[in-house]
Parts: sequence; structure tokens; C-alpha cells
Amino acid sequence: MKNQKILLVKLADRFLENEFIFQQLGIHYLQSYLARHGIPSDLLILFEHELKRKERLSGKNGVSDLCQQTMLLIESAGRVIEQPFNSSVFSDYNIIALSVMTPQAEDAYLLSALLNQEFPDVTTVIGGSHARYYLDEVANLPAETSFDFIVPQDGWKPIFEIVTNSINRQNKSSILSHRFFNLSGITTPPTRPIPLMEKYNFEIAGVKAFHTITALGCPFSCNFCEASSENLRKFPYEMISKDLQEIAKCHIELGRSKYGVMFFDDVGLMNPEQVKKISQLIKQNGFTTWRAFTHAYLVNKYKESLLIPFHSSGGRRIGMGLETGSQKSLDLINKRNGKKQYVWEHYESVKIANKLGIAVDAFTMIFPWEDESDLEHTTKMLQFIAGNPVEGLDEKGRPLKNSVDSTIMTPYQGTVFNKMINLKEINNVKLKNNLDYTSYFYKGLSGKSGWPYEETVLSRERYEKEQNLRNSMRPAYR
Ligand code: B12
Repeated sequence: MKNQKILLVKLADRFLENEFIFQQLGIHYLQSYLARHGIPSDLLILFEHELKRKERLSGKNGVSDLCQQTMLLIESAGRVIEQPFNSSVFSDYNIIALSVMTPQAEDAYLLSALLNQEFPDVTTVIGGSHARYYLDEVANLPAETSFDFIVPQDGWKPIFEIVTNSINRQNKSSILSHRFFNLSGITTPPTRPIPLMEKYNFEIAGVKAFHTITALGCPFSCNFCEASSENLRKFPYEMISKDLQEIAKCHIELGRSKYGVMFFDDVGLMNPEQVKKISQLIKQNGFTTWRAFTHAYLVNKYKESLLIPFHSSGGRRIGMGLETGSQKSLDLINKRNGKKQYVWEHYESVKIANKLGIAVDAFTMIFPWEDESDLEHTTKMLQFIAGNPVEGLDEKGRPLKNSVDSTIMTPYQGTVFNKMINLKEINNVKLKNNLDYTSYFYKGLSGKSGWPYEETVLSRERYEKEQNLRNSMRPAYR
């Protein structure tokens, strides 16, 4: 095997309110997988300093390119450098591999063009959800922006093959698509480098928390989600166990005696058996509190048997994508693959959780076909949630409170709603032509959403007014 120097890159999250809420796990899984095979790699984390962001947004400095960003280089040999972006950092590497979500695509293309021009011998790789859902576009990039390898699905096997030279760089834009049938071979948890982890700032019930995931894919079928048709693949229990050990270790190294974890996948609390097993790991690893996502349908189905093991191991908040209080919109979303989900189940699930001492983070959306009555139904539901008392206190002794969230739905290319809108199956809703990625977010700076629409049932101003009203119901702390 030739000695390759590998750099794994996370791009900036330029439109997010705060860049350092949750780690971008994809590259960290790849780093630990390579390390298990004896292959070291370095990390480059790009981000925008608050000051630069303010300048860009105020129009004082229109440039939003890479040169305005900061980079944190974490070398496997132990050296850590934080400095303004400087392309000379790339001169040391043979392989530069970028992890890209669609809102980061613009930066990924800028970086690719820079690498092609300044370092034509470097092998470039793009992976992540952008390559997955926008594959045609990535595969057809003009020569000056194109990547050598495109990895649209699982990254573990392709990155190993690229770095061990078992696949030669022949043409630009070779697509390496690989998907494990199950994840039983993924035995190493993502890396959690301290110089990076110390930058993250997120709290659950008054305690600092990091996040992880227990599975890929989702058993639900929401028409606004690009992963709605991706079958569920769970990470092995042993891996989750190691991951929680690592997270706890990391908190302790950062001097924390109380610490938390959030499960970001869609199936955090799926059934009583699974919750019991995770709760045990939570206790074993000394977590004070934890938060996970679940579904109104599951809370109604399992009630205490789902939530008591969660609560008794410190679980104080659940996230639920309640999406809407309008039955019309809920039916269109098709959450349960043809089976009906009712708005009343949303109300019930909140009551059940709150009574057991668990606060709810209720995520909702505004949809471009909604009329005044749809808006009213959702706002009414959120008023109920924001006002419903939660039993118990958080770690700072404050009453637990529900939180609500309102975004405007953005139909990403790979979603059913995108197809339905383009096929004119939804009346009075049209997407703009030539959308740029800055329109593609459902929650960003100042709590605002992108606006990809040419035509909607009510005006943008009307929807944003309702969004503001709903988000004003949020409590001062969570
Ligand atoms: C946690 C999470 C977040 C976190 C952390 C971000 C992150 N990427 O980890 C936060 C809250 C910051 C976030 C924000 C957003 N998110 Co998000 N998020 C997730 C979630 C739930 C888990 C991500 C994760 O850890 N996955 C596990 C890892 C292992 O998967 P992975 O990243 O895809 O990596 C694998 C492969 O893609 C590949 N790979 C990844 N990178 C690379 C790089 C190379 C070189 C190679 C070879 C391979 C490779 O290898 C990995 C192992 O197979 C996913 C859904 C999901 N289950 O993936 C959505 C998801 C990634 N998010 C999504 C969206 C839409 C957003 C937002 C736009 C939402 C918004 N606010 O409007 C923002 C965008 C932020 C930005 N970049 O500006 C979409 C992305 C769609 C798209 N077209 O890119 C997803 C897929 C959800 C969905 N189904 O719609 N998100």
C-alpha cells in the first residue's frame, strides 16, 4: 500500500444560526473506520467566525467565499491548528475528501475548483447526502469543479478502496456506490476529537450534551423527507455501547461532572425493548440526562412502557416531528405509509409525555398549500403544547417546559413533495426555476427558512408571520 496522506473535510454551515451545535458525524465514522485498518487521517473543519458572518450578512463584505472562513486542522499526529483559511494547507495531502450536505454544496464546489486549479495531482472525493440526492448534478459538474470520486451512499468501503489504491483514479467523476445490507460490520464509533468537541455547545435540561445516532434510514414515509424510502439499518449494539463510552469520556475530559447525550436518528425511542437497552447503557456510562426522537404514534401505542425506562434513566426531553395540526396537511405528508395518523394523537402524545415528567420539543412545518384554516389548526396545537405544564424540574432546578418549532417546508429534490409539485399535483404551488442552494433550508439564520417558491396559496409574508408567531411561543430555556 502506498503511503497516502488523507484529509477529511467538513465544510462550513454558513446559514445555520450556530455552527457548533452538532458534530457532522459522517467523516468521523470514516476516520475511525480507516484507523481500525491502520490508516491515519487528518480532519479539516471549516467554519465562519461570527464577526465574518455578521459582515457578510450586513452586506459590508459581500464575499462569502472560503477565504473569509476559519479552519481548524486536527492532525492524527496530534498537532492542532486554528487559523484563517489558507489553501497551502492542502499541499501536504494526496487525498482530500469532502463531506457535503446540500446547503454546503456551494462551498464544496468552490473548494473543488480551487483544488483542481492549485493541486491538480490531488485526488478529490465528495460524499454525503448531497452526492446521494443530487447525484446527477454532481456527476455532471464542469471539469474545473468536478471531483475524482463521487460516493453517494455508504462511505466506509469506498473510502477504504480509494485510500488503499485498490481503485485507481482514471476518469474524473467516477461514482463509487456501495451500501451495506446491514451495519453489523461497523464496529468502531465516530471519532470525537477534544479540540473539536470543546467547541460544541448544546444543552438538554440544563446539562451540556453531545449527539449520536443509533440507526440510518427511517421506517416512516414522510413526503417532505429525502430519506423516506430508505430502509432502517441499525448500528450494532456493541458499537452504540462503545460510542456512549467515548462520549462520556469526552465530557469528563472536558471537566464535566454532569453530562448528556442526544440521539438524533428518527428511531431513538422505537419500542420498549430497545428503550430499555439504551437506558441501561445511559446509566452505565453515567449520563445525567438524555434526549431522543420518537413519534406521536409510538407514544400513544406504548405509553409508559416506552417512556418510563427513558425517564428513570434521566430522559427529560423527547423530540417529535408533529409536523402540523391540520389533518389535511398530515394526510398529504403520508407519515405512516398509507396508514392514517391523526392530529388528536399529537395532542395525546404530548399529554402522556408531560404527565410522566418528559418535556416535548414539537417540530412543525408550514406547507405552501396551506390556507388560513390550516394555519389556525397548527397554531392552536402549538398554543396547547407551549402552555401544557410538564411535571418536574431540570438539572438547574427550573420547571421543565415544552418547546415548539416552526419552519417552512422546503421540498428537496429527492422528496415526494418535490415530484408532486413539479407534476402540478398540488394546486397553486410552483417552485422557482434555477434554485440555488441558499433557498434549500428549512431552518437557518434568525430562525428563518429558505423560500424556493414561485407561487404559494398564501403569501410568503403571511406564512412568515405565522412562523414568527409560533416561534415566539418558545420558552427561554430548554
Ligand atoms: C444530525 C443531522 C444534522 C445535524 C448535524 C449535521 C450532520 N450532517 O451530521 C445538524 C442539526 C447540524 C443538521 C443540519 C441540517 N440538516 Co441534517 N441531518 C442530520 C441527520 C439526522 C443525521 C446525520 C448523520 O449523522 N448521519 C450519519 C452519517 C453516518 O451519515 P452521513 O453523514 O450521510 O455519512 C455517510 C455517507 O453519506 C458517507 N459520507 C458522508 N460524508 C462523506 C465524505 C466522503 C469523502 C465519503 C467518501 C463518504 C461520506 O459516509 C457516511 C457513512 O456511510 C441526517 C439524516 C441521516 N440519518 O443521515 C440529516 C440530514 C443530513 N440533514 C438534512 C438537512 C436538510 C439539514 C438542514 C438543511 C436542515 C435545515 N436546518 O434546514 C441543515 C443543514 C446544515 C448545513 N450543513 O448547513 C438532510 C440532508 C439532505 C441533503 N440533500 O443534503 C438529511 C439527510 C435529512 C433528510 N433526510 O432530509 N443535520
